[in-house]
Amino acid sequence: MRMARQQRTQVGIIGAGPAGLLLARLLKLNGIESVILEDRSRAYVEARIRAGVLEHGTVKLLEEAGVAERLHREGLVHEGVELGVNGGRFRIDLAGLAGKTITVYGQSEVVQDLIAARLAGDGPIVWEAADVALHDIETERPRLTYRVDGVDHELACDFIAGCDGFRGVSRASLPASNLRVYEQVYPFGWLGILADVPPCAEELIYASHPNGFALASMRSPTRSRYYIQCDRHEKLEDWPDDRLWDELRRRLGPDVAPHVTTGPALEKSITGLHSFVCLPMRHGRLFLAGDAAHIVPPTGAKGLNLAASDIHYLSRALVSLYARNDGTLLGAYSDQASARVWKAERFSWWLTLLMHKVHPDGSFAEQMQRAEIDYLLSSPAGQTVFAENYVGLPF
Ligand code: FAS
Ligand code: PHB
Repeated sequence: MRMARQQRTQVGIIGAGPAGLLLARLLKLNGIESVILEDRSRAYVEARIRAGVLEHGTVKLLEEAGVAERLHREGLVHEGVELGVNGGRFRIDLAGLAGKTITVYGQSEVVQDLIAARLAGDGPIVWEAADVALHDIETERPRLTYRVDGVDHELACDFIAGCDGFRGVSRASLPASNLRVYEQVYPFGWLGILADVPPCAEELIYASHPNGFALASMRSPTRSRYYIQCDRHEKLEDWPDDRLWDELRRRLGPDVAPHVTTGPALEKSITGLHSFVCLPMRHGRLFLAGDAAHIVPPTGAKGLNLAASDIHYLSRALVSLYARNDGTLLGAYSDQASARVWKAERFSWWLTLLMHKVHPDGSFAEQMQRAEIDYLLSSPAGQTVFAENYVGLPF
């Protein structure tokens, strides 16, 4: 049998998404070496269309990582967000109520900025690493094996960061007996469209309509991102662009519809909505971060931001160990990171059930939903709770 090529690093990172790339960057800035193993190509990773809203804390973390220059040049700072309800529009004053803003800047841009920083001398990203496997994670000498261009490799490391997303290999490597999984699958999904057309409004609009939910978002003054609630089993071929644009205008309401500019889809996709948390976020020398450990429905714009949140805690814990030989924060990682995850899970679940068509017409539950919306629109206290959660709770 051919011997695998042997390598060694301090932290082996699985996944070149936001979590893995941001962790590698923050570790490097503190003198800690890592190797990133990514099973897709660079082009595939950089082209993926996903999140669009950065919490205040995520922007600060990207500044700390020294990758926020283009973000500040091209990102759109928003001081508010609108709710389209009862045929009208209601603005939540994020800056006035929570003292913070959000920044609209696509996840693909964040990933490109982090990859550029990594490849400018921080360390290797192994693209198209096949069959990544974890070994000896319960010992002090964990290992990763993988194959590239038909050649087997082995990476010895001190720690492994499982940043490989919801369908990755790291969570699957945890002993099932040790895991607690909490989840809710929603009976609907989001049909998303990206188009090079100007946004229909200055700020994001979350709309609740008898036909279902709609979201008007954007990527830049010339590129818009829209979503409508659909059945989770619907097929893209059932939604030609014209049907989608018509339904979107209907759900955004009569005073927004005339401002919706239509155009050909650059990307169109259907994503199921799912709440999921796997605990603990650590086993031995393996630490899970981001979607590898948890999933939120995108309603609250928390997915990408929770990946950054986990990396805030994990990077500080690893630096504390390597710089001061203090393992306290590493020991507390799962509890600390998951405490913030749960608050974002709650907000995402609450806003999803508040704004989507969930209950039968005329049901008591539908009346409760209406009452919750009416309360939110009438209560500065309720709007402050919304604003604090939407801009991002403190780390
Ligand atoms: P990621 O999934 O981004 O990255 C994991 C990386 O690991 C990927 O590059 C993958 O190729 C790699 N990988 C997987 N298995 C591997 C293996 N075995 N070996 C090596 N590498 C492996 N969030 C929002 O806030 N707003 C949104 O609108 C939104 N839309 C989304 C739409 C879709 C279709 C999806 C799937 C997610 C969406 N999200 C959204 C959530 C998304 O942004 C995630 O929260 C975010 O990407 C999490 O980042 P990571 O944890 O780094 O995981
Ligand atoms: C997006 O722009 O993709 C986006 C914005 C807000 C959300 C979800 C997605 O809640």
